[in-house]
Amino acid sequence: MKIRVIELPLDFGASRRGSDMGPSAIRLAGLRQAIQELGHTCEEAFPGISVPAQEFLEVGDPQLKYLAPIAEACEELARRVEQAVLEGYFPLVLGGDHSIAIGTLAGLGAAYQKQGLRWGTLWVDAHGDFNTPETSPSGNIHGMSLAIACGYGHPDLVHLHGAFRKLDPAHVALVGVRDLDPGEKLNMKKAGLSVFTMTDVDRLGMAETVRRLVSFFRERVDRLHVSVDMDVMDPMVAPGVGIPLAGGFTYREVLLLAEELAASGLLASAELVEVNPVLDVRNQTAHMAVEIARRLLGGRVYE
Ligand SMILES: [Mn+2]
Repeated sequence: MKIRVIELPLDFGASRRGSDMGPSAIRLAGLRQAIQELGHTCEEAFPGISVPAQEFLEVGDPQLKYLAPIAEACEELARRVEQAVLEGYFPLVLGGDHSIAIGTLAGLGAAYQKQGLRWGTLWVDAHGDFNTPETSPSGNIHGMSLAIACGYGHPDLVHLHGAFRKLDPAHVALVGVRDLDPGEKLNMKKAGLSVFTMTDVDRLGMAETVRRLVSFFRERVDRLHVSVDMDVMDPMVAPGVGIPLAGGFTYREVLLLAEELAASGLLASAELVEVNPVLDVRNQTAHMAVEIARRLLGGRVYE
């Protein structure tokens, strides 16, 4: 495969600083080498998308903090992601906080609309990221990105990179969810998302969960995108994330998920977000992100 790594070092969609250093930490943890050892070509865009530091920006609307600079950076990301898909690349997007998914999903939506393909997204996250400005307790945009892609939220973000709904909520599944805001939960039910909570994963086991996820997408879409928020992991194994939340995936569970998604043959893009080196221990969360990427791209232990 031809992989194009696209970085967006943006951290002002979240209230904890530091995920802007995520792409650098993931590079340091050996991403390029891991991709090349699998026999793929790895292309990294240089210079990357430049983002002003949070200290020099105005917060703006407290229910949509840093709306303008997030929209601007996400527009550029959308353009690059769309171009990568149209040129036949597998885009691998590195964040940054999860607000960058607004750009990734807009770019994918635009590309697949041009190609006439149905596509879906697997949201691997402790949270739903399905708030609107009305329901968000914090006003942080990283908690709104999936809702925006599905057409709910501020028009500047919903209509980013084209005034159409980027992602059909009927083609979205979430897995690993264990913390939802009350209004967000109502938004999700209204949109009709398919949700596998952490409790569902406990009941079914990861092997059965991923079997169901793969058949869900196989019945509905031609292409699959996976967006991995590292806070889906248990903080015992991945301390370097913006919002650590107990009761997350084990390392083995996430690798099984990643391998099975790769084996499905549907996967055409991926995104890794919320690695926060300021909070990490010996860069272990970034190393984990690299291993997840390796398995998503076809890496196996014994074949
Ligand atoms: Mn998230």
